[in-house]
Amino acid sequence: MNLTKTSKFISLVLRHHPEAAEIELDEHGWANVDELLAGISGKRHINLTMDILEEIVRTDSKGRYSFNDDKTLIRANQGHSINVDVELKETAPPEFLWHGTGEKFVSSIDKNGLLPKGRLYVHLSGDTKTAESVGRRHGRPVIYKVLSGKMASDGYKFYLSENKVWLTKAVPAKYLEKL
Ligand code: HQG
Repeated sequence: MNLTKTSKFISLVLRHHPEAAEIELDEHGWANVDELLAGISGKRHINLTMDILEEIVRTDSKGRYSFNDDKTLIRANQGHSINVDVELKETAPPEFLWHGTGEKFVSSIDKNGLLPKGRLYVHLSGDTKTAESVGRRHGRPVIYKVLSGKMASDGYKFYLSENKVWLTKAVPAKYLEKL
């Protein structure tokens, strides 16, 4: 059983395409666990049991998923493209946050700032090392320093997801410094 492959499919279902497992999410992004197990099993040669799902949630390198208290529901903590409200906590950011991207996006970002593109929020990292690995997913990495403290004092809102990813709706170019 390839846990990474299974986790990637779970991530796709819980963030972007619940219909790929023939399930629906509620307004807070929760999926019924029994429906998810049944909906994912049999697809892509995956046989997802509760034991495997619990292992994936427990060992996920980024803490991508949460169960509710009695483990009847599961959701992704961040990263959605579909419009769900995962009850993010508005949180005062540190003075600086970081965003890793690919070189190919730099000219557009320098002009338009950071936009959420396919997702609900722009994702920001608390340190440059994390930003670099996020950026590398898009080719040669480029890191931006985000003047988050200044943004907050100018009235922009920041949220910290359950798994400690910083989120904001957009970052205008004047709050960005390329490293
Ligand atoms: C770029 C992963 C052109 C942006 C990661 C990024 C993260 C622009 C890409 C999470 C732009 C979108 C999110 C503009 C932003 N013009 N390009 N104005 N503004 N972009 O994957 O931040 O493993 O949707 O820089 O670790 O890379 O999936 O966002 O390069 O936490 O759990 O548009 O996904 O986590 O790409 O990654 P993405 P992201 P998971």
